[in-house]
Amino acid sequence: MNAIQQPSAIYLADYREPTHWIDETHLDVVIFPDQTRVTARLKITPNAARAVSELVLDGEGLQTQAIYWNDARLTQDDFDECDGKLRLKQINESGWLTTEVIICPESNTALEGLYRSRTMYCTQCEAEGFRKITWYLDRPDVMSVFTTRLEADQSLCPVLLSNGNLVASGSLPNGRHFATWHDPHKKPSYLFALVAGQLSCVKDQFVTASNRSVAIEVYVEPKDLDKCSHAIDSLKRAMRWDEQNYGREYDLDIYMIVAVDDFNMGAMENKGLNIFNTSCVLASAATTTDIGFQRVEAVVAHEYFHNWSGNRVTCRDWFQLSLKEGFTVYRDAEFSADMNSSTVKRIEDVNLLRTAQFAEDAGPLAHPVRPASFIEISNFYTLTVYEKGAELVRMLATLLGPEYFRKGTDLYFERHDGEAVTCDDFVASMEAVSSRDLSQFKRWYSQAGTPELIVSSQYSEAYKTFRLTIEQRCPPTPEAAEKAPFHIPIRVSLLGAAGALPLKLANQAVGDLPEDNTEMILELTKSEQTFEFAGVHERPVPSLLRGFSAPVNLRYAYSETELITLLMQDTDLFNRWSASQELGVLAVSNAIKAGTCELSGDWVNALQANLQRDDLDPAVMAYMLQIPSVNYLHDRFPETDILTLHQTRQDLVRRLALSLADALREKVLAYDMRQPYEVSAAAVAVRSLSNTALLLLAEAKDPLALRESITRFKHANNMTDQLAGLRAIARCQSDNVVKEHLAAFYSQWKDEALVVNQWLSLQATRDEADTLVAVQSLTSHPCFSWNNPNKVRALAGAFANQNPGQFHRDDGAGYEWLANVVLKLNQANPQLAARLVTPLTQWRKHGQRGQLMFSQLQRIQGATLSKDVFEVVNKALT
Ligand code: 0A1
Ligand code: ZN
Repeated sequence: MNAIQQPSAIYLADYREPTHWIDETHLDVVIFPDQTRVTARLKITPNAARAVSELVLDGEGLQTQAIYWNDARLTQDDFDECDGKLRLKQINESGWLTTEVIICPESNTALEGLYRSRTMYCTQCEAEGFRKITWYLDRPDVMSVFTTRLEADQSLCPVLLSNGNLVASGSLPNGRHFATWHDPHKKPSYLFALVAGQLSCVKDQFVTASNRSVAIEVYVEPKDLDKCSHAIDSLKRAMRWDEQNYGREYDLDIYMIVAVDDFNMGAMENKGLNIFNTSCVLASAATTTDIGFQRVEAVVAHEYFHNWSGNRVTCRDWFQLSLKEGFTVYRDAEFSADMNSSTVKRIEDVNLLRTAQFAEDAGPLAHPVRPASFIEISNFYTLTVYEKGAELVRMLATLLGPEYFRKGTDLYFERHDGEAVTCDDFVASMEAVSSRDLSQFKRWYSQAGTPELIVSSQYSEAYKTFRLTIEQRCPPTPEAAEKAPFHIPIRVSLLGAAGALPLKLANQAVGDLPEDNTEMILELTKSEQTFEFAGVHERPVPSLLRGFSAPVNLRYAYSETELITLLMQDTDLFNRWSASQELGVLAVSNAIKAGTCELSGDWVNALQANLQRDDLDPAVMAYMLQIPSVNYLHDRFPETDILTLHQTRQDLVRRLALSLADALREKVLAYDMRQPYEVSAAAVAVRSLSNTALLLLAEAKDPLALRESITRFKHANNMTDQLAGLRAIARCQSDNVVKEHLAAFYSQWKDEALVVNQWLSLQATRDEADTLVAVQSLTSHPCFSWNNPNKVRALAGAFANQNPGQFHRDDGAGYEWLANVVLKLNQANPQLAARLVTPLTQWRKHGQRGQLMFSQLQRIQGATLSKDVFEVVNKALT
């Protein structure tokens, strides 16, 4: 695209039902090297509600060979093919449309549609990839029953898979073979999938609550057969959990998962045939970290849960993407919370939200959870649609309570099974079961931006009342300058000297109080509201927004003493962590003001006391030791230069490590590295605290870290510990020792692509003056490939997003290199390129330095851009 032919936006307000339906889809896919022939036979019915006779199909990069209407071949006069559309006049009654096209998966580097990855052919159709396979009404509200015949060379592609059940297969002349799959469930084209290639399979089975047996098959390259068991166990746990918590059973006889190395995202929920990025399905103790194991469990569950929230009930149009994604992320988060530590899961999710989603919501790409327009839908698979969308569902669950929420989801699935619906339909089900008016709540779907809650309090000794005055403000975002007030659930407690106090609002009858009334949900609906608690016999410390009950920025002028009270005594463990983060923010603030970094003794003592408690989850303790990320700090101190913040933070980390050195050493030494590896929450927590302690000591160049980093690297019996050792080495050892161990790690793991990605990331995130040069030269390393998104993300993504010290170099070389990467990938893989450019879009936050980012964006804008990159860069520059 160039400036003359600018891509244009499409709008939610323009939604119309399709002009035609496709009741049946019969595909015949014949694979030959460099040439795949796709014949599609579609049963078309005009949509009476539209009464439009012209049928306009979508297609991209297809070489059309022939078109037939009810078996009569059409001539050039009967149709018009232009700009990705095939127009057929006068389709007024039902009939069969047949098209024949040729495509070339081997040259598809965008990884959308049908493409080749190593030893296999596979597809990625969400959101609009199906149009790269055949002519179609490629929109989610057109649902069809698919029958797919695949044909290929038997030795090159022994495995042939598609959605649903295998109904026929056999040999053909010339060493070829075929397989025919039939999916009885109607589905939109974005859920279509096929796989053809050389794959090995691990089989298992699951018996559903109603006693049906489901075959589980996981397809991987033969070398990875030993890394499937964690995914299979996770899948079975997710299947059971969905039966028990949402009453949802699986609905086909077979559930297949295929692992592919070249994939733009984490995984894809195609009906009965999930396709996974290898990074989200393969796991073994030797090659995968604890975080990796937990990610596999979460993503496997996420894709499984989509079978109901996404596949059985799907989206009417792509503006409703959060209908399936927000709900499914909420479901997978609750699943992970149940399988592991719920506090740790909440801390991780809130960290992501506050550091990355809030930044998105405050930048030029901010959009509502249900956007009103887009140029390229692939750009809207965002933290806002996924993570903030999940927070909206969580708030609904909080407002309704667990029983009504479950009734609401039951009604939603029952009402809309087999339909393509909207976010409004979801909320309507919640309203129907609870008789609550959620019309104001729905503003969360249409207004972007993170509301700020400004809270103040007043205690009256004389009247024994405690008042909380809460004001909400939402900053302007691209779609609207003025925001109407949100409906915000705020979970609160009041802490007294002996624990949480019983709560009673001044206007509340005693009979209305629940039995355990030490916690309450305040519903803020106005711009400003005051809540008065009665019978408060001592001045309390308010514990606000417990469990992060709403995605907002909370501002309350806590004193350090109050924060320490929360850190030590809050009965909500999440809020104890939250207080630790606020103490970190306070320390940074003091350091910026004073120009030097003096640590508060009270804070250090509190952390020390927590480190000694044995009733505190070690994983939560590990998170309490983390100073908030530079990105989060930059949100809190927007006027301070990012490098100043980075250095202040580093200084603080070192001082904290020095002050806590004895307690940290104890945690390092108490850890028994020889214990057999286990991924239970308890075992993960112990490793997490011990490795966090090691890394902190390494920052302070503590003698124990010098010794222990090497020991941990050499004698680890799992990847979590080995990588922790290597990270600590990188922080505390001399350059030669670091190089030597990096080389040793590579030679040990060079055949394990996913481990090599960790090796690349570690080098890309080193805060050293020569890191950029090292990163550039790693792009010529034999392990690296520009065609593999995991490799690009491990190197360029990690450098730009996780290395503030070097990405923001004063000379702008970090920005320039990232822009080069974006330009290199712009046409080859537009989705990946558009994601990588994101850090540059934050240029407005960076003052003088931002001008360097701005000029790189302009340089990108000057090139012939893909739609994806065009949209991001243009929004960032306007
Ligand atoms: N629906 C998938 C995510 C996904 C989206 C787009 C993709 O290609 C552009 C691939 C996967 C999920 O939520 O897991
Ligand atoms: Zn999803």
